[in-house]
Amino acid sequence: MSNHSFVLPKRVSLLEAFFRNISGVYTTDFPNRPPLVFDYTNVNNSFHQSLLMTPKLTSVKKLKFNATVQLVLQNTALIGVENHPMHLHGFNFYVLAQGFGNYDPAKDSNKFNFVNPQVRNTLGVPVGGWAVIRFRANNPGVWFMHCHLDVHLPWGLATAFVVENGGTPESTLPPPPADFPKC
Ligand SMILES: [Cu+2]
Repeated sequence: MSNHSFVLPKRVSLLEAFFRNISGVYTTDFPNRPPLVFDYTNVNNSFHQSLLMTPKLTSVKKLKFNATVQLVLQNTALIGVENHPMHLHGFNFYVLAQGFGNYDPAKDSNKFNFVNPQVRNTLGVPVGGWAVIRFRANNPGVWFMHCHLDVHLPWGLATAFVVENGGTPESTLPPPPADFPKC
């Protein structure tokens, strides 16, 4: 996602690293935008060599508690166009709009459904297309977002959101249980 191939940490989990403030497990530099704007879904001219060898990183996106988050999920024709069932842990999201081809914010944001948008935690992003989703980051902790085609997971079609604590007991990640397994 955003041309980073996600790698899960080996030593401790993302959530444990967040809770115990362990550095060096993940970085918070998951990019807000992809590195290159191009004709994403054109199968004839979108073969960008520079994008095929993605960096393998454990890069996440940090979110303030209760932030409103908008994601544009844009399929590309790199390797091949495909329907990616994108799944978000920890939240339901609203599907504001979806379509084929490249998302055009000037034109397509007019299609946002603010009246009765679908509520989902998984969305099949259209083949060679895009979807715009929103959620409220009201669940502190670390939440994985990934493609649910199992073969795309080891390829790194994933990232995670680190949602900060909100400052009240109700909006603070509880500690692990007393019988949390140690290995
Ligand atoms: Cu996929």
